Amino acid sequence: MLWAYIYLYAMNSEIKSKKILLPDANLVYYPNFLNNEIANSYFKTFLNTLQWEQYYIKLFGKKIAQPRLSALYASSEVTYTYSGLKLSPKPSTEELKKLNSLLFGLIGQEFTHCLANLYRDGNDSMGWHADDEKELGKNPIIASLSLGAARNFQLKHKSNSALKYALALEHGSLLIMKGSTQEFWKHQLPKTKKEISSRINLTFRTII
Ligand SMILES: O=C(O)CCC(=O)C(=O)O
Repeated sequence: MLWAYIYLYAMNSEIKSKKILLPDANLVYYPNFLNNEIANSYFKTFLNTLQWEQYYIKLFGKKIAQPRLSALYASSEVTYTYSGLKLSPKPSTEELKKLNSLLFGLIGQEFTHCLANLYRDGNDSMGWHADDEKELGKNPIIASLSLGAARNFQLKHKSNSALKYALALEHGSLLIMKGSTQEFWKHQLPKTKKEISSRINLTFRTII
């Protein structure tokens, strides 16, 4: 029943988008990709059913816990390596497959992998980086879906320090990063001192 509703919603409503105009980048933001009710339902489902794991990175010989929980899902067994971590995906879930087909309907891109991140509160974060790993290919399309507490998403140009941008990624929103964005820009999700509840971010990617 829920899926029929999601399908009808996606087919019937015009999903409004906002192009974010930045040099050397191609960014499109859909503030209401999912309506509130559907976004609430996905948030609950993913919080309770994705197999969240604590990953660690090595820094100066020390094992450090990433400030968030993560889980990688895919339609194949192809691994994904980022931040020095080689992750083996779990098989995609029904809900992730549905979202993948909604994304295909919207932007015509078929994604193979979904990296899910759970930011438990304002202390969880993700540092500056670009999604520019070799296996994503040149000019990758990244679809970033946000559920739960709105968080500030920041971008900075890799070679022109005057170029910066920030936007709040809201519940049910979708940010598409494509073209040369990853080649020229880094992004991060900083910590916040605000008392906030948790947030789930799903980034859909295609590994070639
Ligand atoms: O949580 C976010 O919005 C950022 C996620 C991100 O940068 C990534 O997965 O590469």
